Amino acid sequence: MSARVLVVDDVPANVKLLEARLNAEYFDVVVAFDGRQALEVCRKRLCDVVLLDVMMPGMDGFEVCRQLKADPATMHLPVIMITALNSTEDRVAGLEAGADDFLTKPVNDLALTARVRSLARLKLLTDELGARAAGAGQLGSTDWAIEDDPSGRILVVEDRPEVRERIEASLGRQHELRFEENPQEALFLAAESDLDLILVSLRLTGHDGLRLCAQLRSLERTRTLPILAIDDPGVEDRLTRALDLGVNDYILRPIDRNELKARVRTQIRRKRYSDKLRDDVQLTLEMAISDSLTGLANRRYFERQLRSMVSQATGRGRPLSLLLIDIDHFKSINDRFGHLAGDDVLSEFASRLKRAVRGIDLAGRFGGEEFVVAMPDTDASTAYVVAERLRSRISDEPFRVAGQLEPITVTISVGVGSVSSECGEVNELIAAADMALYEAKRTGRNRVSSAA
Ligand code: GH3
Ligand code: MG
Ligand code: MG
Repeated sequence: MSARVLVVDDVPANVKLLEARLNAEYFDVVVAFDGRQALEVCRKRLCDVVLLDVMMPGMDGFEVCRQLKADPATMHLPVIMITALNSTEDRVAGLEAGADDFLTKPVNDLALTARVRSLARLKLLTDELGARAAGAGQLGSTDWAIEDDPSGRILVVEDRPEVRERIEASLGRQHELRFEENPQEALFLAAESDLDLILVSLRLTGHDGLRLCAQLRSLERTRTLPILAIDDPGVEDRLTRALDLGVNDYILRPIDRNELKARVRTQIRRKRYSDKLRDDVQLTLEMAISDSLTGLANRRYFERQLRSMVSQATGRGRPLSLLLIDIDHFKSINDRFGHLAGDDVLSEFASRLKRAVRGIDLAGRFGGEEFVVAMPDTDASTAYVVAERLRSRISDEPFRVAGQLEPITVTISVGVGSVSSECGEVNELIAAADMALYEAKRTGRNRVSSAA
């Protein structure tokens, strides 16, 4: 991941030091020596994460952060404030200014890498969501943005009462917390429930917190669950191992409440963004194969599936039948009740159709008011029975449609085609069913007709 980090500090030696360390971790670095320069770099979108010194002459770090967070062009840029050691007031002021995280001077290498990495990941996700929203024509809209300070479901694996109390005091009001002392139990809970974050103490009496982190990362259900480790100061190699195992971030005891709040917020936001991205991908996949009004397979997908169903059937010498269904006088339904009522009829028809066929049958919308069903392992006479049953379920029970007092009587005509020695190609099969459908229409509609 080659994120670009903006280092802002008025002391050139500090800038040099941070730059060297970030370079060693393969981050790209841009620098600014005062607030004005920093804002300019950010507005030109030349960086992904900002490391911001609090104490600077002229515009201080808080003011820079406030301005970044107030401008829609830069508000999603993660900001890490570099505060003086143990300055609680600075952290509170930083949170109020909208800072995403804190580091204290002198900056520790491990902390620097962990924080920058964690926020760079968040930035990449927000960029991707923003890009997709823009691609979908929602530029400038905020509906892809996640709430700034989301609340979440958090599992805390910690056995020290005083630490638990501190966590409760810091997060209890905003988040739904659950405490657990036993890592095995925690693993089970994490796999079973819908968590947003897990806090894991690396020093549990009689248990190995690191092992739990490794297990969380290897289970399918918990692989993407953010982990925030809690550890004591001075055990850097354990923390390094934790981060190598895929722990997202850490916090040291004694836990600073504001720091904890900020880290938890970052992890939960990142989880929300990546969940949203995953959902969007899922939706795109569904849209590619299904018709949005009825939820049935769309024509392209149906034809592709039908091709492989037909070649399987002919290859194994098994029967396969196809129903081609057309709603009778649908144009007059639209004309009499309106296009919206027509749409309702189509989707109600689709749900009756789904209920009338088996799980292995594939139902699709061929276009307009024309539908298809492919039925593997089904010969022509069985297909006729299925079609006849569907026909009567449609005509015998008029459709209730929103905005219409009187239910609407709907009928269908169905053509049945089957794979046979003369009819082994997809196109021939569709043509045969189409001929039969034409025959059903010609002989009076509301009927089923089989290909000769
Ligand atoms: P037939 O019994 O011969 O099939 O008569 P018909 O009126 O059903 O056939 P025709 O093909 O003349 O008309 C089909 C109508 O379906 C015309 C078109 O406006 C309408 N239609 C196509 N797609 C949709 C849709 O998504 N929603 C609605 N409401 N109407 C649609
Ligand atoms: Mg029709
Ligand atoms: Mg038609």
